[in-house]
Amino acid sequence: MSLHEELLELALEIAGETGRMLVGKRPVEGPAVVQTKSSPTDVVTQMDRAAEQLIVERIRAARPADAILGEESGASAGGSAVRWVVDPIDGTVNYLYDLPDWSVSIAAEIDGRTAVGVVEVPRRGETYLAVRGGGARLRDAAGERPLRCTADVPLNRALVATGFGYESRRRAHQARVLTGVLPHVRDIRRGGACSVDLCTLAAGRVDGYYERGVQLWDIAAGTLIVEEAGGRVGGLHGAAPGPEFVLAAGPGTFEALHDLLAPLDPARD
Ligand code: LIP
Repeated sequence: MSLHEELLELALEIAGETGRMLVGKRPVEGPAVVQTKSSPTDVVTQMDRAAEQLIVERIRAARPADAILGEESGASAGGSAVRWVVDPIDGTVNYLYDLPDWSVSIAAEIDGRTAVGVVEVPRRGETYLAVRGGGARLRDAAGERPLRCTADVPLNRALVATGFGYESRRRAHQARVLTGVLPHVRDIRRGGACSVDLCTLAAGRVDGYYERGVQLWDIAAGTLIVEEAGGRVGGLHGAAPGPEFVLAAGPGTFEALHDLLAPLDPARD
């Protein structure tokens, strides 16, 4: 088994187990919502922490020398070439409200480059996976099939997903940006979990996605899945995708969406 295959198998196993555990723990109520983070809208539940603990334990048991970066526990160093980038629940608000679009997102980097990405969406019964150079696939009850982004969709026919931050000042600007986008595209979707938005794009179910303020653990697995599905992921003016801004679309839509967004200054707060 190659290193890529080993990492993929482990990521699939851990994401599946974590997803099942999280589904079994719903509904999350009262004291389980332990605290808010950056603002009252930014919640973290005991389940975010329990899920990350499970993921970290499983990685440590299988590959003790690997580094791990997790949303809840931060960074831990390792001695191997592999670093895991983990979001135990991406879309925590959806999870709390029992809306289906939340995921367990697990990526594995080799020498600083994402090599494997798995996004498990338990309430949809979907597992999205990609290996660098090996394509992206969707597993569900119907079996397994390759993923492909839409290509060459003109802006006025593009369905575009986006998301919003937690701070009200940022949200006010994001609303202004949205006002500049909405008249020029087919419509907007706000799913609530950027990893799922990226996989939805990879599956050709939306034509573009943009957001300000997402972290590496939100986008690491989904970015590889989009790229391996033939899509482009980047920032503004040729920058890399990151917390400043992430834009993703099929190759024929990316530039037009970028040129619509850039003058609206979407990375500003
Ligand atoms: C979520 C992101 C999403 C964003 C949400 C939230 P979390 O991450 O995936 O794109 O729009 O507001 O930040 O906090 O649930 O892991």
